[in-house]
Amino acid sequence: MTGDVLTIRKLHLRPVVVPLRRPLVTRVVTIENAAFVLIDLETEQGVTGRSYLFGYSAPGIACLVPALKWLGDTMTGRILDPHTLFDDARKALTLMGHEGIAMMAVSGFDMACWDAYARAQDKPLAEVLGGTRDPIQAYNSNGLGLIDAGTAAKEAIELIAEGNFNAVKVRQGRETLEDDLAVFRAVREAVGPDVLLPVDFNQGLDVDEAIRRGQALDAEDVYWIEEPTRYDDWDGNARIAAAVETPIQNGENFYGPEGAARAIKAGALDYLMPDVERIGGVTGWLRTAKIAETAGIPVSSHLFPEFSAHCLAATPTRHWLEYTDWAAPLLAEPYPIIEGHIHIPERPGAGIEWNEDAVEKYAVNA
Ligand code: SMN
Ligand code: MG
Repeated sequence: MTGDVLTIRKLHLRPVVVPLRRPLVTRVVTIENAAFVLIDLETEQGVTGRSYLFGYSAPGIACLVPALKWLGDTMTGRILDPHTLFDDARKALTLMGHEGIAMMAVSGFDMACWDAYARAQDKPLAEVLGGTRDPIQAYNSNGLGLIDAGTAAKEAIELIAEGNFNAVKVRQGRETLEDDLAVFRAVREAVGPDVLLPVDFNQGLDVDEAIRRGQALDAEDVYWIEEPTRYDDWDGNARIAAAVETPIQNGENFYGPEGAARAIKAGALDYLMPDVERIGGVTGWLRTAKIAETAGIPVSSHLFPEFSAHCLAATPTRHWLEYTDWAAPLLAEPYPIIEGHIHIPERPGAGIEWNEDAVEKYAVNA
């Protein structure tokens, strides 16, 4: 069957809500449960492509399901060629817009298509995309929300120990700069000078305050400053990037390669971290990686460690994988983390099989 041309039969969608081991408090949202839509793309040839979308909350996934269903119905009977289906999928939903929920649905569909396409060739997706299965450096992003200094220092040590990580991300955006500095310094003191500490404001500051806090953080050995202000204030982010020495990281909320291109053109970032469910799945990621390569911008990932690992493997300016284990309970074999690196399994495609007992346990209606 290897190399067969595939034809799309049906998109199966299963909403699930999984409790987080460590609830995450950020400036914009507190996440206690992770809500996902599991996607199984069935083909006439018996190959099934698998991916999932993160809807943040149960109402979030309830918004994603109808868009995915629409796309699945539209694509039934089509030849599964991920090189052309991405643009066709965007066109199919064009009257719903090219961003937001429409783009998330296209991304989930695109990922499932690439998975099926690589499975049909019996190769890991990374190799189909021109990369290798070499381990990719990862930071542990499973905690360190807006918690107090003592708890953060203790949690940082635990997070590092979970996979001998060399980097953890510290959420910021407390009431005052002094509150943020106290937590950052407690974490730095606990982990020592060699651990990399990016910080994340989750868009929580206005531009002037971001410059003030950013310049204060310039003296603190911060690895990057993520989303200091509204992600789409291109001029504002450019002002921050020019005024602050620490690299500005942005991109988890960019929709499609167009969003990334706009930000890079505006000088709104030093580092780029696309989210595979917003940037346009694997196809959107690959186009974005080309733009970043041309501009010499390092590319990291946001959430989705499995698909992101394959995409980063094919990204010339690959930087860091953001590791979260939120979907791990749903997977038959979560990707191993060894010595701070994620290891891409030898399995075909994106290497995702569901843990059906867990899927049944966490299933919800949407
Ligand atoms: C984040 C915010 C909201 C949900 C998940 C993750 C955060 C990150 O910005 O970069 O991890
Ligand atoms: Mg972030």
